Order: sequence, then structure tokens, then C-alpha cells
Amino acid sequence: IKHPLQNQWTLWFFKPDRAKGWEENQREVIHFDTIEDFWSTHNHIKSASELSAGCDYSLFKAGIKPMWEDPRNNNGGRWLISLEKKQRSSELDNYWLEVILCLIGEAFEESSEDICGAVVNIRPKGDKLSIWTADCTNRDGIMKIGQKLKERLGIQTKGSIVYEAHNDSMKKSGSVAKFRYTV
Ligand code: M7G
Repeated sequence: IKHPLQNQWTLWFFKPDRAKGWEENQREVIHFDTIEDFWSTHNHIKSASELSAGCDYSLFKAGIKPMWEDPRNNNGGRWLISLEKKQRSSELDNYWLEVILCLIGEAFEESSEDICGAVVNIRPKGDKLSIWTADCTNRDGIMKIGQKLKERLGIQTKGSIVYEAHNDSMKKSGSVAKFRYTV
């Protein structure tokens, strides 16, 4: 018998194709709801660091699309970790796996309810990891998630992880979005 996870999860893959719209470039790869099915998926897909520039993986609770437009994300935001270029070879894959294990293992306790999903962006300027939560006004929940995330990744630097509301990211045009929280 397989070990059930508390939630069902969907892995998405984004591949940039200028001939198509952003939403069309998001593809569902697989659903899983057991530990064993997670590991068999993880073991046979490319690791994040092997993806080409512009690609993303997203892992979201089943039924939530990895987009601002989804009603569960609409009023939400994300904890964002911006990596330096050199961290792709040293940290990226370990961090991404740890983020996934936090999600599927419900590491955020009562704040796990607030979790929508997580994203890894592979970018020439520097890769990004983020955890998306449902309510950008839920300060206590957001802070708990941010602190736990930092602890689980073993990040010590103060202020290195920032939370931004999707509503601010959407409007961002060249200028930096307004960060609401940091840990
Ligand atoms: P990104 O891929 O999050 O980061 O956003 P990047 O700038 O490092 O590549 C790039 C662009 O993708 C945004 O400016 C939007 O045009 C589009 N985009 C990103 N997200 C997360 C969304 C989304 O949730 N919905 C829509 N419609 N477009 C998005």
C-alpha cells in the first residue's frame, strides 16, 4: 500500500513559446497523491537545473492553476527567493526539492491551508524559487511560512526572502514591486 499525502498535487511545466500566450505555455505534467508516486515522478523528470532558460516548474494543489488569475491566487502573493547565477549548480536542485518536501509534507502546520503551490523559474539573470499563498493580508500565516521556509532551506541571511502580493507583481512595469514582508 502506498503512503497517501494530505493533498493531491499537480506538477506543471512552462516552456516559453512566443507564438503562444503565457497561459497556453503552462502545461500540466502529472498529478500525484502518494509519496511513492511523487518520488517516481521526481526520479524520471529533468532536474530544475537541467531545464533551458525561460522554463518553469510549478507544483500546485490539484485544482489551483499556477497563475495569478486563479481565484485561489487572486488575492494572494509569494515568498520569493532570488538566487545568484552561481547557485544554479550548487543550491537550486536541493532548494527546490526541499520546497517540494515542505509542501507535500505539510511542513507549515496550520498555515499549510494557506499554501497554493510553489514555482521555480530558470532565468539567465538568476533563478527564482517561490511559494505562493492564498491571502496576502494574512500576516501571521505568511510570516510562519516564511520563517519555516528559511529554516528548512538553512538560509541565515536577514531579509533575504521577500513576500510580494500578486496584485503588485501584475502591475510591475520595470520598477520593483512593493515587498510587503521579509524574513
Ligand atoms: P515571470 O516568468 O514570473 O518572471 O514573469 P521573469 O520576469 O523573471 O521571466 C514574466 C512574465 O510572464 C510576466 O511579466 C507576465 O507577462 C507573465 N506572467 C507571469 N506570471 C506568473 C503570470 C501569471 O500568473 N499570469 C499571467 N497572465 N501572466 C503571467
